Amino acid sequence: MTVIAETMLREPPLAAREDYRALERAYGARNYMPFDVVLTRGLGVWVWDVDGRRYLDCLSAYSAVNQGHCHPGILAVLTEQASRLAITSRAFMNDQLPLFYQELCAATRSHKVLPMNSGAEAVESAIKVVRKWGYEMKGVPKDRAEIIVCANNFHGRTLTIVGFSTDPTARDGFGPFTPGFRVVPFGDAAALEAAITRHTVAFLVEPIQGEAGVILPPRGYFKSVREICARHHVILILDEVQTGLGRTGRLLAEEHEGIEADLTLIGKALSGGFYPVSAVLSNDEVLGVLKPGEHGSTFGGNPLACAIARAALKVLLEEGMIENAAAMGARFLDGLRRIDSPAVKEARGRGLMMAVELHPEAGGARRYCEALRRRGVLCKDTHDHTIRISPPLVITRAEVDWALEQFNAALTSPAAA
Ligand code: IF1
Repeated sequence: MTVIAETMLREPPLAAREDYRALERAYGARNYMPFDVVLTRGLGVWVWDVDGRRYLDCLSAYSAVNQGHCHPGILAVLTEQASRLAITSRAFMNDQLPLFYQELCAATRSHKVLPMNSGAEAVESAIKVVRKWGYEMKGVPKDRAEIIVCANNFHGRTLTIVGFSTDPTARDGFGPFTPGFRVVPFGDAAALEAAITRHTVAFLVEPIQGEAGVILPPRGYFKSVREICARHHVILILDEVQTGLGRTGRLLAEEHEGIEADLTLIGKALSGGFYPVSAVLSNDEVLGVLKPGEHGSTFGGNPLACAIARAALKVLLEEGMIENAAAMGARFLDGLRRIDSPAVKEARGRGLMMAVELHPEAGGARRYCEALRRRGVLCKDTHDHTIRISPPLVITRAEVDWALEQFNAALTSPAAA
């Protein structure tokens, strides 16, 4: 091991959790309010803090580690590729990107791929592409393109994206915003059709609204959406950054709805949590509007990212993780629904994308997440009253049953938990 690695990896950890928190407070922007736990190691569904305590991770870095923490197969590919070639820029071809394209298109029945880095970059890229498609293919007048989005959407944190958010916390104080967006209620196909004008180029929507609290679509909604978009020549963009790559028990959540998007956005677990990798998946017509020099990014499609993503996709498909997500999700959700607690309003989900919504009188989801943390389960609250539950897709039946015991204790007596 090199001297640098020796010194970095062997330096004595700070004395205690408080020392880490003090450093965060001293030097870090306060854009998060993390739970009082300092993690230092992860494997599979488990993570360990600096005090040696073990936790079952029911957040999975917001579905970025569907394959489980530090998956050994992906790590081996990362290590080998990183020691051979990391980044070349897209000025030159490399021996990983074409294979990444081929394998991703085969797995998702796509025709073209635009490789990017973060989920928000994939969303921004899709917005640019559908606007250009509208001007060149649909005859929308220059700079008049409109995109329809849903209330309570979450698509990332860039200025254009927060500009069409309906969450004041996400958008207040950051204006002025990018024009050209209309908001309709999620789940209302008639409202979508009513909002379409001759300038509409696309409808951008999550198959299940994650940040909003795992909001499932009404039965038949997406079948109607698909028909309406086709009839009005509007591009259907499904943001599967969180729902995709096995999270809901299918490779893509659209499969539950029996439809195919025109553009599909994926990210997070596309790298198994090892590296920022995202992609815009498309039929030929839409991504075909991009010409050389019109879009790009320093790290997009680099050999290291592509090697990692190829391995992450391979283990997802070949190690039964997607099927496991369906089976363990059904078991987990059934167990949550059997918990007899006056605090619980509803347990809902699809595959291993689940949530427990609490009654407002229950005092807020964060205190229940704290109770769960004390019992060795890490969860995150969203919008005050909802606990999101999304463990890695490699969770076993025994781990689900153990987790359910902790949820039962925390939801029936949080103070004592
Ligand atoms: C944070 C939320 C989840 C996403 C969907 C695009 C993106 C995300 C459906 C952008 C990212 C992350 C962002 C992260 C926390 C997490 C999150 F709570 F913010 F809303 F998962 F629900 N589309 N979601 O969920 O991808 O640019 O982050 O790679 O901002 O705190 P990104």
